[in-house]
Amino acid sequence: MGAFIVLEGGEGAGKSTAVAVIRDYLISKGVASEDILETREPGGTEIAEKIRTILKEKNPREQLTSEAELLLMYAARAQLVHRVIIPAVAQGKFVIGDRHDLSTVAYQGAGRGLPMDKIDAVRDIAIGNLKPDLTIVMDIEPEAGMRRARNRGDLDRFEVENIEFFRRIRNCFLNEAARHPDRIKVVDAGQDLEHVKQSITDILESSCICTAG
Ligand code: Z5A
Repeated sequence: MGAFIVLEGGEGAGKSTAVAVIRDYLISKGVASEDILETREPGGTEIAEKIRTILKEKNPREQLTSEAELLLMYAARAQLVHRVIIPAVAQGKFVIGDRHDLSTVAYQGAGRGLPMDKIDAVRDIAIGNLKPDLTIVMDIEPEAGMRRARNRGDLDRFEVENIEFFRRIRNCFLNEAARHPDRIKVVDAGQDLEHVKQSITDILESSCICTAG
C-alpha cells in the first residue's frame, strides 16, 4: 500500500535534500526503488513543466496577475495529480512531493493575499479533496533560507519578493501545521543536516508510513 508524502517550506529550507532522506528511509524499510516516485510542484508532467517555466520566469515582459498565478498553479497540479499521483498511489507506489497544495495556501493565500474561499473553489475543481498522507514542513527563518537560496545562484520570480512576503508564508505554514497536527509535521530546518535527517526519520517512524510497503 502506497502513500503520498509531501515536503513543504520556504526558500532554501532543504526540501530537495529532505526528499532524498525520505527515499533512503523507504528503501531501508524494504520498499523497492521503482516503487518510489519523486515529484515537484509546480511541474512533474510535460504540460506541468511548461506551466512551471511561465510561473518562474524572472522579469517577464507581461506581469503575471495573482489570479493567473493561482490558476496556473492549479492547472499544473491537476495534470500531476490526475496523471501521476493518483494512479501511482493506487498501484501501491510511494510518491514524495517537493511541494504541493499547502504551498498555494501559503504563497498565493498568505503571500499574495488571495482570499481562501477563492483558493478553495479552484482547488475543488482541480484536485477535489485529495490530501497527502503526511506533510513535513521544513521550517527556517526566511533570512537564513534566502541566504542558502542566494548562495545557490540565480533567483527566480518568487525569490526576488521582499522579506515580509516570506514571513507571511512561514507563519501560514506554521499555523496550518498547528491546525492539523495529525497530518502536518514541522522540522526545524535551520539545524545542521544530520539533525534534520534525524528529525525527518523520527517523524516517519512515528507515522503509519513506516509500516506501509
Ligand atoms: N509556489 C507557489 O507559489 N505556489 C505553489 O502552489 C507552489 C509553488 C507549488 C517553486 O520554486 C516556487 O513556486 C517556489 C514557491 C512557488 N518559490 N520559490 N522560489 P522551486 O521549486 O525552484 O524552489 P523551492 O521549492 O523554493 O526550492 P529551493 O529554493 O530549491 O529550496 P529547497 O528545495 O527547500 O532547498 P534545497 O535545494 O534542498 O537546499 C538549498 C541549499 O541549502 C542547498 O545548497 C543545500 O545544500 C543547502 N542545505 C539544505 N539543508 C541544509 C542544512 N540543514 N544546513 C545547511 N545547508 C543546507
